[in-house]
Amino acid sequence: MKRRDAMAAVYGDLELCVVVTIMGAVAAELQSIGHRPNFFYLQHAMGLASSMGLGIALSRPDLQVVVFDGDGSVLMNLGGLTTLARYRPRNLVHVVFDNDSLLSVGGFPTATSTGSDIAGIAAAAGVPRTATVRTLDEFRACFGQALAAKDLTTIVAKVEAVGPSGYVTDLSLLENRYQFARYLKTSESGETRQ
Ligand SMILES: Cc1ncc(C[n+]2csc(CCOP(=O)(O)OP(=O)(O)O)c2C)c(N)n1
Repeated sequence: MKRRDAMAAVYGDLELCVVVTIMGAVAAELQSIGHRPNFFYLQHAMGLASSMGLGIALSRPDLQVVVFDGDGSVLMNLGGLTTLARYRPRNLVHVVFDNDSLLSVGGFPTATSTGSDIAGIAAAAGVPRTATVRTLDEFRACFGQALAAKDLTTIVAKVEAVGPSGYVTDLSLLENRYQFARYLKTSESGETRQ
């Protein structure tokens, strides 16, 4: 399974969600499918996309939050899984695209390449719903079930270590930051989404 295909397969579901991604390949691939004002690409702060998603999910229980994470990023902030489990936001689906590597900085192997099991770690941390999927059909089904379950879910999607040809996009960090904040504000007050 390719990560871009997996995101494209659930892209329709993302329209009504708030989406937070890690930096690098994931962010560039999601933007190549189509940026929306409800998408935020957390640049540089490696490992903290799930923490940002947790903050939004807790403060905005009216919104469904989706986090697109990476194995290297999660491994850098394993304590984030215990905090997710402790607060158990029912409106957060945490997707970890596991390509066994730090693809965005050259493809160095991560601990998942030697057997570490992120879904197992998440379950042991107390995340109530966890799964590992390996095909597009499994991912699509699992993602839909996670949204329907209305409970904290970590889905580890095993993907090929391939990414976009470039990571620079035409969306500046500041533009994304202001647009996303405005989205959160207007959706709170019930105004039309931009
Ligand atoms: C604190 C910190 N350390 C290192 C980096 C450099 N860095 C950017 S992306 C990345 C790899 C991320 O790996 P992973 O989460 O597995 O995603 P992938 O690139 O494989 O899609 C690294 C090390 C960073 N941005 N921040």
